[in-house]
Amino acid sequence: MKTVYSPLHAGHAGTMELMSGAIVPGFEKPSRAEIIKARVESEKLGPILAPEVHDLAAAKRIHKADYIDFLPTIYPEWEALGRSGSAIPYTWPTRGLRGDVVPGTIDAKLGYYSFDAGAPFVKGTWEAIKSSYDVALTGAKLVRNGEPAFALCRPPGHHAGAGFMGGYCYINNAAVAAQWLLDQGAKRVSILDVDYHHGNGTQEIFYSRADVQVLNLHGDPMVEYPYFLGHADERGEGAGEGFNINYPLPFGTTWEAWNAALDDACAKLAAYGPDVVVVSLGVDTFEKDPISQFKLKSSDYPRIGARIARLNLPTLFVMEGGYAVEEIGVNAVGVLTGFEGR
Ligand code: FKS
Ligand code: ZN
Repeated sequence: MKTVYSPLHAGHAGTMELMSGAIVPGFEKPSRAEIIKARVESEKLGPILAPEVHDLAAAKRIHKADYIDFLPTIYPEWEALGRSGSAIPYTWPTRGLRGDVVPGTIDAKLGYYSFDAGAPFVKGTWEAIKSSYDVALTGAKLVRNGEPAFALCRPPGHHAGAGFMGGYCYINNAAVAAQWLLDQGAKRVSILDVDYHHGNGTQEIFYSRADVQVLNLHGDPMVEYPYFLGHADERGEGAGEGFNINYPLPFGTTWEAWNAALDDACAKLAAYGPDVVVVSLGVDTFEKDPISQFKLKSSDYPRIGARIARLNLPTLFVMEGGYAVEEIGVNAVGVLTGFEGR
């Protein structure tokens, strides 16, 4: 299958994050995408294409316009104040504070448009976000034209909601692709999120809709990030009732239980009968992942791809997480070669 990749991701580099009380180098780093790309090449998965450049209309179909318009202004505003390094929020309009007034200064706006401190901005971050969005849309176009595709997105997207960033995510690439496919004539799209973390943004964006089925396998939010969404009783609302399906799984989950959840998800997906599947592909379910608690092995990833292939539907893979950098290429591309039946 074809891979879509942009080198502009690399400008989103040198980020910092708060981890157990210490400022540490960001886990979501450029080498992740470079190593996946190298594995695509060495495995001869197929051609690697540059993305087509898009305007932001497709982003605004699922994100709030003011949020999208804010993103490119962040770092210029930061630098205009004489600041450098990472622009990171430190205050949020939680319960008891006003969440209905957009504030007028950068530190407050960063908090207003985020749910955590995990989506830092450095000088090249906006260009990377935009390239990741272009990669997702270019991949979606390949799928619409009849071939499976791998959108090698970086930064990832599934924690980004309609009006907020967080958890390394800014624009929800998988959600953008799903909406674009609907706008191109698909009647129903399923998003299958196999990243270790719950895709809270994707869930929020489509929660009251029947035209996008969202299925999520992830660490139990009682004990795992993003904590405040992803429970099994979140089934969608209104017209969307029944079209959001969560599989929270305990720490230590191995292939057997994880695969049972995948199989159930695939059965529900097949019953929904979508025209297209968008896979939010995270490989942080890996046993050696430094920030995750599942125990999948490298040999399990091709089996994931093979199971998805059995759905026999047009499929777009959108890269999300995975932080065991040494094995990230083997694991991510393993899903894709497994999908291709080799
Ligand atoms: C303190 C722990 C916070 C944040 C984990 C973010 C996971 C992101 C991801 C994505 F796919 F979006 F990349 N941990 N430093 O893997 O879900
Ligand atoms: Zn993740």
